[in-house]
Amino acid sequence: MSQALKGVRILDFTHVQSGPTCTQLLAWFGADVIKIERPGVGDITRGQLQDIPNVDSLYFTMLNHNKRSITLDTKNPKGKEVLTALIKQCDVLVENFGPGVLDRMGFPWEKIQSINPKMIVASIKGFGPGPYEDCKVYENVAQCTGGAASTTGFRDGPPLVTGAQIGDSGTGLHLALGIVTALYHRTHSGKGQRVTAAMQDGVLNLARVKLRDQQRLAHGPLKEYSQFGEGIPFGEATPRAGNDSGGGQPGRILKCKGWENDPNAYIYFITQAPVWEKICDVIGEPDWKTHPDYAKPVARLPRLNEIFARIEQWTMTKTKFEAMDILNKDDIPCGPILSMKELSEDKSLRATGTVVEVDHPTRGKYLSVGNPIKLSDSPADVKRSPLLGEHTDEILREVLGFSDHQVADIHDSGALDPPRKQAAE
Ligand code: CAO
Repeated sequence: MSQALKGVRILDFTHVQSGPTCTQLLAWFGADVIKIERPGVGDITRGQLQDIPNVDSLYFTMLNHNKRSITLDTKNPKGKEVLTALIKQCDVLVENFGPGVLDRMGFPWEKIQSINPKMIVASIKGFGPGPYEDCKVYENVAQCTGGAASTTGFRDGPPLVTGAQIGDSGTGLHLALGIVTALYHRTHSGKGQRVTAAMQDGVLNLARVKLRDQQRLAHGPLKEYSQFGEGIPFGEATPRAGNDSGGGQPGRILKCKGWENDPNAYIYFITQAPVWEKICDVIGEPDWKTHPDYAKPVARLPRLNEIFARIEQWTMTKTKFEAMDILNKDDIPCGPILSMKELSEDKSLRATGTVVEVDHPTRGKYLSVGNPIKLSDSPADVKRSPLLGEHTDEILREVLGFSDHQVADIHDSGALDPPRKQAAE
């Protein structure tokens, strides 16, 4: 078995979350990912949200597995020479700097292309071309500007951001697909190209069903939304819909046994039309199978609050796992609300490598999310994230073929190391 992207070399100029998610995926698939970091500083997340003093944070370690780290000051003339040499040796450059940073560094797309016409240059920015193209963007800004926040939360509350990092990790996934597509295109075109993914666009893509609803509004109320059954008129824009299902099969989050003390004693319950009769039997309302107010999906739409309240009476008599077992036997779609604690202890996720324990030289053992995408012939082994500059000399020798003497010269130039502290300090 071999790794699918073995032989692909990535120059990883990414930092924080969006870009690192992308290059971590490529590394899991077997690409040689060389992360360039500022001497002495590195990716800012190494020091953010630190749970153990002076140890790379979980934020960093969980986003930078299977990579090598080289420290390089790309504003230093010698550092620029090393960067140029690396561009010649790599297939893809990935970056998520603020707008214009790569140009200011002296490496605009045209220059990179002239150094290596086969190179693919992949970028994440907050926005695509337009009025906001120069703005710096973080996760929640993207959730707000991509339509997720205006459609998340409850109608009578403020817009809400979600815990899933759809702006950062979501856009990283989009970019990874763009890179692999450009690599495939290069196999017959022989040329590199630019790949860009804007966080606003990535979030909007993930919120696609809400743009669907925006257009449906022109033709009448959104009947599967709770607000329809409550008789509350719709406004001009897709409203927030609480926990209503985003699809054609109505669903809600319902309380289960123990909800008074356990914030996650809930289940998501979907009243899928083909199993409606089974639902009626399970909850003890066999008459609803034939009653004109409940038998057909369209008749149920104005009564969803009443129907889910009745189903909840039943779910409250069961734990979320008991309910799941009973409902699954009848193919009724449902899902317990699982906490991070429960997920971290889940045996099947450990068995598939979706949750992995990783050992780190300064941190010790920690849990991470492994590769969620499984290839039958190309397993992804999760290897710990690199220490800052751990592979600097190795990369200069192995990838660039520099001699010991050349490596020593580059160290002397100050391009690889933080400025030396004054003796008085
Ligand atoms: N050597 C020398 N300088 C380096 C360097 C290196 N190895 N690596 C980075 N730098 C310098 C850059 O040249 C740049 O300097 P200038 O501003 O003088 O040109 C600076 O470090 C990095 O700038 P930045 O704008 O990327 O970083 P920031 O911390 O100010 O902003 C962020 C962070 C994330 C807001 C911004 O990078 C951004 O908007 N990125 C695009 C959108 C994105 O990915 N956001 C998601 C981040 S995760 O939530």
